[in-house]
Amino acid sequence: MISTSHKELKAWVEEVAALCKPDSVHLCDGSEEEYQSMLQIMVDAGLGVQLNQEKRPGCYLFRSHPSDVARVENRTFIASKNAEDAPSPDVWIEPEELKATMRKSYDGCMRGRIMYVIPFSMGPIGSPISKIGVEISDSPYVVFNMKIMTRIGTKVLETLGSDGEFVKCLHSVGKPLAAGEKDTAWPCAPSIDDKYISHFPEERMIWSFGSGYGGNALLGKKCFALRIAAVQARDEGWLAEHMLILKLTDPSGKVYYVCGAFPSACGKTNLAMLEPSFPGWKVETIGDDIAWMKFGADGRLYAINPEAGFFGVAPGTSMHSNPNAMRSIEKNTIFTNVGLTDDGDVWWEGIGTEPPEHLIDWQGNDWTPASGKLAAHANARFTVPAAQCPVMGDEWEDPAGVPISAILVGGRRENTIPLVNESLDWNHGVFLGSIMGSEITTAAITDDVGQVRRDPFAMLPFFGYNKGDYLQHWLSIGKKTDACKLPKIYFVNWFRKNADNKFIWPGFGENSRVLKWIVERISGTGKAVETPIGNLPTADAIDTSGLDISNDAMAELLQVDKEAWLIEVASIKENYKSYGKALPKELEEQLEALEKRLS
Ligand code: GTP
Ligand code: SPV
Ligand code: MN
Repeated sequence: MISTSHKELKAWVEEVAALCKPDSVHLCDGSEEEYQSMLQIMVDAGLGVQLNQEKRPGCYLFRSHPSDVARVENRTFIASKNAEDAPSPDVWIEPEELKATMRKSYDGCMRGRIMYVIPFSMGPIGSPISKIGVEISDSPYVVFNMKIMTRIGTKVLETLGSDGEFVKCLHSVGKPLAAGEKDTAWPCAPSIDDKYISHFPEERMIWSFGSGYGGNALLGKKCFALRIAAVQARDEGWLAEHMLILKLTDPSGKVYYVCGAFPSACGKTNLAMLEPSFPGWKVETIGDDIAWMKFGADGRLYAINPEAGFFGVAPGTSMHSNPNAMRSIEKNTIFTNVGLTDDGDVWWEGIGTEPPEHLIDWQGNDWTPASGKLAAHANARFTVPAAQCPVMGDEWEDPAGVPISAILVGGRRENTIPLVNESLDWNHGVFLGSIMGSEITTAAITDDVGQVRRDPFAMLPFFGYNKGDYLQHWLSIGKKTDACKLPKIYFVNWFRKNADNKFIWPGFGENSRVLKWIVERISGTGKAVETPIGNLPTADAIDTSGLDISNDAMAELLQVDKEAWLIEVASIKENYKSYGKALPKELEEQLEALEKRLS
């Protein structure tokens, strides 16, 4: 069936083929020819659109089914053997029960389709930090997105050898074709209840069914590099995190590497590629979504970006907000769910150009500015090779990783949380990571609008095991080396609003002003005041030269409102109850100490 000396892989592929019953099996070699020919087949069949090759060479547009536009958190399951090992009771299903249910769905699900076998490496091929997976999928869209987002093909198979370890990733869009049935542009399982994004952590295995979009289907990303890798990281003493990695060079040439955990759509890609506002300072990108961090021989934490591409949010991306992303996507990019202009280019809300008089929207319908609908879906994305980003740091593929000096954590908070707050020590930093989150701004799911949804280290949707044990693991990492070798943890918030409901801080490139203060703190020159919540910049410590922002606004951004913080403490207490007995006692102590300092 497929030619490999790896018996376990061969047996697994045969087992899956027998169950899913595809018309044929294709082992992906990862070559450029394979990639181009698959794209061409899709375009010829009318399942994708080739963009204007003068304006966007090598670029294609795909439109998903309106029911399949984002990760499905309420259909994501962690099937650990014991229920207590799952992040929370609502995501747990007994593994054998879940497999039995899903086997019924998988039975014959690839009829009329090709089953692709995609060997992939998370991290540079052959690096000691990298890990190998094999994704089986019936979606050609998945194949060419995996080709961009990871390293795929024959080389990976060679590295795997005849007995190498790999994560089994099974994916089907869940839409078999009857004989002669014409495919739809975006096949997927019709109902949300038919979709499953399942993880079997003890077996290092992923079963995904029914969705073709993003993290549901590109299984190297959230499913493997976060949920399964987090379990491997816990067992092996490292960290698999939802973090960007950036390189910051100061005017004297001194280099700092910084990681940042912000929830989905809260600014990782933007920060990773930012253009600093100061002459002499430089930011370069190492990664924009996921960091794997391990201790080096010198006792410092080193991070690698396990991915090879960016799957970035399109709406809001412009030459003003993220010029380096705009330059990255000029060619060889897959766009999903953006608007298509009459001259074969892309357009989305917040792209920074006037809306065209007419375009085809993300659902394939005629659109004009008067139609009152979005041209691009809010979660429309671009998939682009990282190597195309003009500010990639030279070391982004260094198998040794980069030594991390600071870790930022933060969500979207309209009030209470200051622009930046330096943790007092590692445990206090982990505490800050545990309390981060965003106000709920949509009434679509719950009626808790305005309530804070706590999202520890931006991992709430991505925990692979019990969330209390996860925080305990972070605390244990702090005991593995000398305190002075650990990165300093900073709680940041670009999203504070004023009485007129406007962001007070300009954000984007101006966030470099906060990065500057952070590295000044690390090098010992940055000025700070001790407050009950942590160390904040003194009134003049953030360089605002050339920035049109009032002293009052800066004061508001750096204010510690004790009343508001006492309400915060009460809300954290409530949230901590959800951990049950898995809540680390160090964090309970941190919360008590904070309350004492406030009163
Ligand atoms: P995922 O890919 O979903 O993990 O998202 P991400 O964390 O990479 O978020 P991204 O950088 O794509 O930003 C998402 C949204 O946040 C966009 O609409 C941005 O315009 C907005 N955003 C990013 N940075 C800032 C900022 O500093 N200030 C403000 N106000 N908005 C920002
Ligand atoms: C996120 O939601 O955090 C993403 C997009 O980065 S996805 O790959 O779909 O998970
Ligand atoms: Mn993400």
